[in-house]
Amino acid sequence: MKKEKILILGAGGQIGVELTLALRNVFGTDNVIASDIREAHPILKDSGPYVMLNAMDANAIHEQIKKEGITQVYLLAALLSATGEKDPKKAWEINMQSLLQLLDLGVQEKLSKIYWPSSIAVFGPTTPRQETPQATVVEPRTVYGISKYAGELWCQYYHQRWGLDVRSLRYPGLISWKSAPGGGTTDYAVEIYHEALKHKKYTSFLSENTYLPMMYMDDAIRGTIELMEAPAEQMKTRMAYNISAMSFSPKEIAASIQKHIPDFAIDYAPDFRQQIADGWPQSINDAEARAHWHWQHKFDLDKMTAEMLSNLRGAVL
Ligand code: AKB
Repeated sequence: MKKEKILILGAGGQIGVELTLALRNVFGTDNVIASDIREAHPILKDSGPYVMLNAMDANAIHEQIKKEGITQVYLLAALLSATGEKDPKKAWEINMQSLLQLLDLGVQEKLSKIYWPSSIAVFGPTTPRQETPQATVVEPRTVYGISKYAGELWCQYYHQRWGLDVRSLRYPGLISWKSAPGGGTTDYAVEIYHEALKHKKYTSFLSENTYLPMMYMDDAIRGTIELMEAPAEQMKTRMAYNISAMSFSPKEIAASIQKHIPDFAIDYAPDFRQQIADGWPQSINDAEARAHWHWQHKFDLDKMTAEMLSNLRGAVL
């Protein structure tokens, strides 16, 4: 087991639940303290150390870091794209303040590493939409995207100015069965599996040919840990890395589900999230991540559909 003591802020969210479990396998259960503003997620209950912590409460986080001898922090708490548009100022405050105060704590307490997720939302309508490169035109139009891009720049700044080892990935839409997403534009790609099993029909809030970059959670978790474990000299950018696995539309995911549930039906009622999706890339070029720290995805659409349906069938829906 590696000698690190890890604190996860926002462990009750879609990424946090699975990342907590995976990090405990690598570093040992007692060395990974999960925290969230709420009571523990049912999957995390009784699974290891848990503390209620608000990611905005710098003093409480500082105390926890000192008390537990924390060496690494993963900050996963954030308001996502769709929720952020409903209250832009709140999204900016939560997404930026939680990061900036953690970066300061990282310098002050000499943390060995910090992880902070970015997103494909950093890109905007003026970005090339196909095979979007690592470094390109970036003009995000959502407050979530603006906060993620500003956050990337702050991470880079703290690295260059104080040598803080902050690492980050630009996640595409993440699809998982253990924990639900909340407030994202890509959430339809999770809801559709639940509805296919429960009602054999789904109304998509994105139109049928809206292509977005997506990834199965297993790949995202493995990629995150591989990024964090890679030697520092392999980090050739201190902005977040593009990572990619697949790209599909609502029509294509429906067709993939129909291979297992032939009478599954989909219809379309695009809402305000359509405009957000229309400003994002359709596919991502992640050549740098593959070359620098050997990122590789394992799941394509059909493999993910088979896993999602069989795992959700086995879980209590
Ligand atoms: C969202 O849809 O807001 C997120 C993301 C792509 O970062 N899933």
